Amino acid sequence: GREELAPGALVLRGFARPQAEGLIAEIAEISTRAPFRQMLTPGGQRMSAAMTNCGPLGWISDRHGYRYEPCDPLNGKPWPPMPASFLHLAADAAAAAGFPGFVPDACLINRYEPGTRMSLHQDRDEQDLAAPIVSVSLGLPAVFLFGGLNRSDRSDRLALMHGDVVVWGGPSRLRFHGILPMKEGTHALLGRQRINLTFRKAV
Ligand code: MD5
Ligand code: FE
Repeated sequence: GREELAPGALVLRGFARPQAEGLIAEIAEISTRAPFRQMLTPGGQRMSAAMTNCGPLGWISDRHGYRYEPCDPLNGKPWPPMPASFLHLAADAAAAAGFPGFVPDACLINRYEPGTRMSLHQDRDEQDLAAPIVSVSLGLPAVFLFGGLNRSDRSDRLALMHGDVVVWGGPSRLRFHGILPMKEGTHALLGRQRINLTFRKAV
């Protein structure tokens, strides 16, 4: 199924399901080299979700702010390469949603456990806002909040399940969004976790 949530925002239900086990194996390998960690916000709070990255650039947050870096600050080495399967999935999903030629240079990997949330924010640390963002949900279900272009706009709620892919482009690229606190649960492949792959073109 392919539902348009708003202009430029498309959900591809179950798009990544056939590949989920391979994606999870790649994530396990990436996390042995670049472990999941809870980053600090510029205000000094620990983020609720644990994060790592793969690809030429990784998104980080610390006391100095939010930015993309080529190396993992934990070990000074380049982030693990983006697996070919990740690149193909992101490009195929973007093309299916009407954004051909999407080549992400950054994949942020978010890990949520029961109780983890992500508060309402915009993704605006990227240079090319014409490129969409592709988000792949794995494991436990989540309630996604998508708002408008102003923080105070009302938000819609969307259940995101294992294998769902959402493409956020065009006029939806800068919508405010977040994840409600995760409910307790156990997923057959990932146990007490939701993992989200967020593919972006950072530069
Ligand atoms: C997640 N991650 O489920 C989400 C998926 C993040 C983040 O929000 O910043 O790591 S990406 C959802 C997204 C991206 C860009 C625009 C919009 C949603 N939107 O317009 O609603 O871990
Ligand atoms: Fe975001």
